[in-house]
Amino acid sequence: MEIIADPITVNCRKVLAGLKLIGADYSLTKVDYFAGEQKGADVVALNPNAAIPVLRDGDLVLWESNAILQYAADKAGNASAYPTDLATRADVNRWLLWECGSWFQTCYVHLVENCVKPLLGAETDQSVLDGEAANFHKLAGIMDARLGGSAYLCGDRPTIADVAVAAPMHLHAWAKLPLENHANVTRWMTEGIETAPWWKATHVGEGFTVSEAA
Ligand SMILES: N[C@@H](CCC(=O)N[C@@H](CS)C(=O)NCC(=O)O)C(=O)O
Repeated sequence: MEIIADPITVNCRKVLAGLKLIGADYSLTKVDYFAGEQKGADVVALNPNAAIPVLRDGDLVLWESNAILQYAADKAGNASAYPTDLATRADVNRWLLWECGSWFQTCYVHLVENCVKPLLGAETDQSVLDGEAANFHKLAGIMDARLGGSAYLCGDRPTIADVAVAAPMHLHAWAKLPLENHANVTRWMTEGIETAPWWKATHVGEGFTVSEAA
């Protein structure tokens, strides 16, 4: 499998960390996100959204990071990362959709305001962050309640749901995600996710630095 990606972005890191959790073999074709290479003809020919990541596996070209994780886990037959019993699989799918439909966006507001804008010399707009606060805490509270009952989102082992939901939080300190009142989320992120080899191997630091080969 070939992954076309820039390891610094949320959805690319998600896929790279997820493939490591799954134990899938892949080769990485790097695209420079900040140089806008995802808008270039080569990527657009594969993904008309002009976005990364993209997976290529034989004749299959697949975009949407969570669909890539589902495919890769099924191809590898990894039923720990993507359980096959109907109820747990539905639960994993639910969190994948929740991440893509709700959680990503609220985390992204913080990433843009507190990381991307300062990096590019623009000013953080506090009114945007204030306007997002209620939504962020509502969503973080939903996660916190779930994580009050289990070590990971869908049980006692990490699944691709954990990777997907953690990815938008990957620079949470720099992005100043307000996690103080979400103790279970903080415990899950710092003890369950950030200590995991598949997460550490895809490390992205402040300033969008990549310290290890992804
Ligand atoms: N829902 C898509 C989102 C893909 C996406 O928007 N990727 C970003 C990088 S994380 C991108 O390439 N955006 C295009 C751009 O900013 O030019 C996924 O999960 O793969």
